[in-house]
Amino acid sequence: MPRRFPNIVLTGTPGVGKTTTAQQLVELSKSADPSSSHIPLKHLSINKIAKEQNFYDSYDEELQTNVVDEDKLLDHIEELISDGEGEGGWVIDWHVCDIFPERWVDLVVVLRCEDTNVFYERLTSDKKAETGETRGYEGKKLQENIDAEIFGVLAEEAKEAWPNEGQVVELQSVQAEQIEENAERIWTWCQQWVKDNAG
Ligand code: DAT
Repeated sequence: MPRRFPNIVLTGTPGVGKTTTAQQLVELSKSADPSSSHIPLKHLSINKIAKEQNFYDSYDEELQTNVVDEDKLLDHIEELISDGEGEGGWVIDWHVCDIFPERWVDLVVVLRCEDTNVFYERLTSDKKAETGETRGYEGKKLQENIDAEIFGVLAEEAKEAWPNEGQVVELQSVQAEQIEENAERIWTWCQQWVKDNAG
């Protein structure tokens, strides 16, 4: 059965603002004009799920990070996504994007923070939107993530996995006001998708 609402992958290097933007987007969908057609967007934070369900495979000492068992994760998410007759409306928030089957996804948004000084501050000093903890990256982990953002690694991976014109959109997330602008833009796209795919 075709989806009634679009599924979106919201990706980008850790610290670009995925969670903050996903939260704003879901708020927009809740506060939308009730006379317009309702689009129930749901935030699917993969970090949160992996932690809650303990989908960790091992721990990477060098990068100081848990390695996620992608098979277990995908099985679990597939169940969630196909629940409710697969009506859609999922905002999938993770820094990895190319493991999700193409058929699940209608739009891929890659958030970018191409100002290295700002990004450095985010990774070392800012709090994660998800948990409120300071990220406090250092050493190799800090360097790898800064490099990944400078070289646009996530955007490249997304374009390889979704090569069709218009499937991948890159949005800058450097300044605070861009959070709302980006959420508004994705929301407008969702409304258009529903109009185009109605019936
Ligand atoms: P992610 O989910 O991509 O790891 P986040 O949503 O936790 O990122 O955001 C990390 C921190 O940066 C958080 O304190 C909010 C802040 N932030 C995110 N996007 C921003 C932006 N465009 N301008 C200013 N601060 C931003």
